[in-house]
Amino acid sequence: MNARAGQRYIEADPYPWPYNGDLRSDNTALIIIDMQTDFCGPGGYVDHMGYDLSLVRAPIEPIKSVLSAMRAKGYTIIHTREGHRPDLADLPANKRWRSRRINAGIGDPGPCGRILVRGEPGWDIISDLYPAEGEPIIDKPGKGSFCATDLELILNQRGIENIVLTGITTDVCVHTTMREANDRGFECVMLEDCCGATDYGNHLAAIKMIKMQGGVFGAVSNSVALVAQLP
Ligand code: C5J
Repeated sequence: MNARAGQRYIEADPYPWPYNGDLRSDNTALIIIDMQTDFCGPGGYVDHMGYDLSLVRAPIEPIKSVLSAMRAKGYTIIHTREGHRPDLADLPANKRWRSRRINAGIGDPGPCGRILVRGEPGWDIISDLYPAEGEPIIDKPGKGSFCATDLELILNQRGIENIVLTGITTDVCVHTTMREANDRGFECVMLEDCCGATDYGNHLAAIKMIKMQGGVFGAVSNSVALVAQLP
């Protein structure tokens, strides 16, 4: 593809991203999903379930480099946290039941406080990637970042058209958010080294799914390409 004057792209698969070359700091947001102790820290929910933490911690350093590049250039940065009200009024009974079945009950006490409950130490974002003053944090009760939140309103208020997706887990909260964003007309790219899953096979499958059908949910790139080519 020949870029016309003024068009800016990031090398990505299956097409240079964004589709129209309209990549600017005032129409593009970085979303960092659920980099909470519960999902990647010792004693958190994922650790409690017995998964290998190295898989969900692998994206921390790549996200740091993307975050600092995009912050420095004035892009919108948005963080999300999955969690529930302390009275669990927003916790579906089936979600709680399933988690308790595997001895990692959401709302139950654990080494980092009550699992996935707002305000508890395990629920907060890890210090390595803590939001800066003024960066919106979206507290969500589910996997997708658009469900029962004001994310879409915030993106629209800022004139955001393009979304760079990072965080954990690739196959669950990142994928659900990418699908929700794509259906709403946002142009999305997932940075593969800035995501991680509790199962490496699922991480690879989730990336493969994005690229099918010409980029059914958007495109896939990585932190090195994004940082090098970010206008
Ligand atoms: C999960 C998430 N896996 N952040 N949440 O339950 O992906």
